[in-house]
Amino acid sequence: MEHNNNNLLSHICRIDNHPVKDLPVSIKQKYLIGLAAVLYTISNGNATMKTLFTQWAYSIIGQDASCLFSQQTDDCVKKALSINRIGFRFFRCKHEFFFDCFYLTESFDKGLLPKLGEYLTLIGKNIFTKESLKTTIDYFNGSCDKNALKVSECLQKHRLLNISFKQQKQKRVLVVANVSAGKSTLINALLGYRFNNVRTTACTSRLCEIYNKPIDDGFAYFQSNHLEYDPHIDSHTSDDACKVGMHFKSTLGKANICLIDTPGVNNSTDTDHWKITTTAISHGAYDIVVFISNGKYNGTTDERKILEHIYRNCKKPVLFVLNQLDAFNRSVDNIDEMIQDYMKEVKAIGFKNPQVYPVSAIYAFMLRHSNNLDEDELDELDLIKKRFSKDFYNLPKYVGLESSSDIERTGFIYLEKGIIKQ
Ligand SMILES: Nc1nc2c(ncn2[C@@H]2O[C@H](COP(=O)(O)OP(=O)(O)OP(=O)(O)O)[C@@H](O)[C@H]2O)c(=O)[nH]1
Ligand SMILES: [Mg+2]
Repeated sequence: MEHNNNNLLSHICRIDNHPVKDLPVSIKQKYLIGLAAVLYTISNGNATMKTLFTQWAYSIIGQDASCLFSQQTDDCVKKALSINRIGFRFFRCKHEFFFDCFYLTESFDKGLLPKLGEYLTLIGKNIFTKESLKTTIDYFNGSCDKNALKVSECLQKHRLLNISFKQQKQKRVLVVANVSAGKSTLINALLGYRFNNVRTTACTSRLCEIYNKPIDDGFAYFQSNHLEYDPHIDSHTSDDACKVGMHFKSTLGKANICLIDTPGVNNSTDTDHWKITTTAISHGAYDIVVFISNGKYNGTTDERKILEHIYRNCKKPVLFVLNQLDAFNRSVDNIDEMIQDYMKEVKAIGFKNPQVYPVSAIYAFMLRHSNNLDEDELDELDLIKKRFSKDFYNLPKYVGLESSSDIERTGFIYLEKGIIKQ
């Protein structure tokens, strides 16, 4: 069965402080075998459910427990529900067990909750679990107070974070540019990761959707129509998958946003790129367009062609980004003039009151990724920092805005505000 609900790319899969984590390993194993048995049965061994289980289990036991996700007897479930003492200390974890069963099932497919309720009722018949099971069922139906549920608050908080994030209206941002305008660098700066390869000859040749997660929680992607998860974000690039989820380390971090990367439209060796991107623009499955120009070389025939296409076919707001302004030279270039000329061009095409954002994507990326730069990049960062201490490179001032910090001077904070506001 396919299970590629895009919402899952924003899902927080791991938890830091699961209450069962502090119990002895043998008990944790019993607990996880029971949990895996329930989830396997309810989902018919679905691979996405396996990923959700494996990451949750990792949070509890600190190692890969994917092998537990297999066909088991109901006895394993009974054993997990009957855990009640360590040595002379008596306790129960049935509340947590029920919570985990319901929460992971709900995350996978809410429609399966009634089936889960029936299954657990049947299994728990003779082991005094009735009351706690009923409370859990009511809680997940939304018909009982959160205080009635006897599980640690951190479990409920985890669920609420996932739910409230997905309840925010998702904003889809289509990022469009001509080749080499700095689209990959700009997306990397918004993500705070080196996700897109910069300067590779094989540049983006398809749409790539990047979903934000509300907090740092690894890298999620779909493979053969099921969810995969990797805690190491840095080992992935946009070549790996065309739908991915990760936490954006920028001021977009709390927003339910999906960035849609498009192929550079004027690629002379691949005319498909024009088709893919213009089809996406006409199709309209987005809320705003971010159009990126290289500040130094804007106003080309190629650029006019794509802007005219956007003007005719896009019914949504467009943010106009002028990138690479760090490359302007104080003695020969005039940023003010360039922005005015650009505005004139864009207005001549027909856009009313264009919102223009002067930025340096490379500087914003280096500031946000400064712990992970190579030696050459660190040298470059030093240089660019020095350069940006001059008022000429205070980019927001060219559109009447103020800035105090380094990252503000790159123009990115205003760009991100613009994305969120539109
Ligand atoms: N100086 C400067 N260079 C930049 C900036 N942004 C990108 N570049 C450089 O411009 C070149 C192209 O950048 P990319 O981010 O790969 O541009 P792209 O639009 O994704 O290019 P394609 O995918 O090939 O269409 C690279 O050499 C980048 O290092 C910037 O803000 N300042
Ligand atoms: Mg690129």
